[in-house]
Amino acid sequence: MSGTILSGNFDEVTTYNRDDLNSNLVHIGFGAFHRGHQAVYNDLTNQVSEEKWGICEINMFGSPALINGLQAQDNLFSVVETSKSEVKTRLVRTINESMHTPVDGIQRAIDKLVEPQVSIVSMTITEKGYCADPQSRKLDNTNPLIVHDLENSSTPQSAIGLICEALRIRKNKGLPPFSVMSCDNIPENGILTKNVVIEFASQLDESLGQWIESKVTFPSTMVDRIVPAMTEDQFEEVERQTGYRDPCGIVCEDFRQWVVEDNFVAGRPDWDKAGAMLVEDVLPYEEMKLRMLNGSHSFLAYNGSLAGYEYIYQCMEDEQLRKVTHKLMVEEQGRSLSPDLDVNLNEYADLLIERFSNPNVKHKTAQIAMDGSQKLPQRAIDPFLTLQQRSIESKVQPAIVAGWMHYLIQLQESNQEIYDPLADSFKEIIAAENKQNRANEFLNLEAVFGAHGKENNQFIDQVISKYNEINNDGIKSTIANLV
Ligand code: NAI
Ligand code: CS2
Repeated sequence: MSGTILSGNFDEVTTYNRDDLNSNLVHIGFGAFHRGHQAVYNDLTNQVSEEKWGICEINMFGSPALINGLQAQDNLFSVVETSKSEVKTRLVRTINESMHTPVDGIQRAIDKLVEPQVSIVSMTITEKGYCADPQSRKLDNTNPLIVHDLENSSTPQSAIGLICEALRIRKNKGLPPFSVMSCDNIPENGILTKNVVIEFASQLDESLGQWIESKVTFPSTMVDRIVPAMTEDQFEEVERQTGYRDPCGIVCEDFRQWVVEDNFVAGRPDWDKAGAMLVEDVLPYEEMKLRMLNGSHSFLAYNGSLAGYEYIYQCMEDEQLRKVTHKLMVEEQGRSLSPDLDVNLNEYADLLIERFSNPNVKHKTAQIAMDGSQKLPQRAIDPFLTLQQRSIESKVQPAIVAGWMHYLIQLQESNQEIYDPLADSFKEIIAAENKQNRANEFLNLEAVFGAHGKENNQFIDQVISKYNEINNDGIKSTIANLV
């Protein structure tokens, strides 16, 4: 292994002058996805645009090792993009500073967001980072981070609290607002972000809420690239490909897509020059992706995992599972979309199956299975309800929910950790004496199912029936019956 990242072998390295970079964009959540998606788009855009946008990375959670590693290599990092047969390596050069707030202090992050040149604050903080109730999509005032931040607004712990504190100071100083852009897999992510930010701010100061409402924009985005969490094996792969062991490196698929609502108050990079679509309305694209890609991912995460598969590509090697996934995409999720959507959904489904089948993308079913309470509403429940309204029968969708229940039970009964903000409620349900009633108890969780788990008999019956089938006949037979 050679000494520095600059001695690595990269197929693509941008050449613009990094001395020109300023932190015009601040990103919260320097996770795997941002490294493989927005940072790449931004780097490629800088290469071909007059105006260069630098990124300041902020991590508020997790180990400090990632940001330490990034800083030690002058904020550069490696991306390995892989299809089934080809590999391309990149050096990403768009980041000009970074911080880890548990180490650097939250004040440094607030000061950064208040700098006048900051025009966009973007986020990939996972679904739960928005501290919203997944069903009502309203700010969850019982969330411990929000409870803390409402009482200590000048030393926030949540991303929402951080953004509000920075906007409060900008307002008081007469500085221009920035745009707030969510890049998380949430339906109408701009609207949800706007709602939670304004609900939070208004509780502190009504006039701040009004200022944000009138001055700040919250563009929605559809983001797509499969970027699995890194493992030791994958770090070795980065080193094999580039000759440099990069603690911030990632291995991801070669596909990428980004659709952004063109609604920025203080400018934006020309991301379209790097292939992003800047549009008026993201909703149709986002719904298509969330339901067909992410909905199928969740189906595989739970049912594939129950069937013994560790990775998504292994699920695709199982002919029956692959067929059912395609059926879910085309016959159910696809039919729940807007009829005006001008996309060939059969071709889109084929592309998704192809992407899922890539054996070089080591995407764990257990990774996608996390935080199910935050994912099921948009991936499984809303599409079911749309089909119900359209009088179209759902066969596979109920198996997403039933598989999720069995998956949680399996984790708990084998003493494995459940990663979900509602984990304590799940454990209580699983531990209850009356095991017959577990599925109903899960359905009673209003944060996940709203009133549907108690009142929508068709939904309840279909989920319970799949739950019992998995219980009585086993997962393989249940999948076979769905083909
Ligand atoms: P990751 O685990 O690598 O990174 C998560 C990031 O979120 C970390 O920087 C962490 O510090 C931050 N975070 C977690 N909880 C937070 C909170 N409460 N407040 C503020 N920050 C918080 O995960 P990854 O792969 O980067 O994915 C993040 C999100 O990106 C996903 O949840 C999804 O919404 C979106 N996404 C991910 C894709 C992928 O393939 N990995 C593809 C498309 C979207
Ligand atoms: C996955 C997504 O972890 C999950 O829930 O479904 O992160 C998925 O990989 C991306 O949305 C692909 O763009």
